[in-house]
Amino acid sequence: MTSILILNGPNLNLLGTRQPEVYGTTTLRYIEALCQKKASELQVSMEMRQSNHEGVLIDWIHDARGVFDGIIINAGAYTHTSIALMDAISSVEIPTLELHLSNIHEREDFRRLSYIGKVAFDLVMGHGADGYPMALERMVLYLEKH
Ligand code: CA2
Repeated sequence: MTSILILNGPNLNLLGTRQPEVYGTTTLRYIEALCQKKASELQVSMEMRQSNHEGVLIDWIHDARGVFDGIIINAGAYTHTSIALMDAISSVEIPTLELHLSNIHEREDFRRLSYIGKVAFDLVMGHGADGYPMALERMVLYLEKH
């Protein structure tokens, strides 16, 4: 069975508790439930994880080799800073999709640069929590074609 890893970076554990005007009122736990539902409709398996630590995210990407067919990543603010995460993604050669709740092209200038975008095959952003199941659909379509 096709298996997809969904990674969430720093501060995304706070979803639904602070800044609802920017990031919505949905918790990460609820988003995980939405994704489990979508994954079972798509007949794939998925696992969602969150870490506030760059090295932990990098270890999970390394360990995904031979275990997961695709990675969906909302790297949070590491999106804009982490060449290390970008290198980890390109080293494992697992198709990776970049995901954001907000539209990073319509916010502060410093959010326009994405290192993840340099190695991801696709980008879903600006759809809030709904972007997560959307990203799963896009990933499954991509994996069916490649
Ligand atoms: O829009 C996204 O998904 C982001 O990846 C979210 C990051 C931000 O740094 C990126 O530029 C875009 C920030 C995540 C912070 O999440 C919070 C959630 C609730 C309360 C406070 C922060």
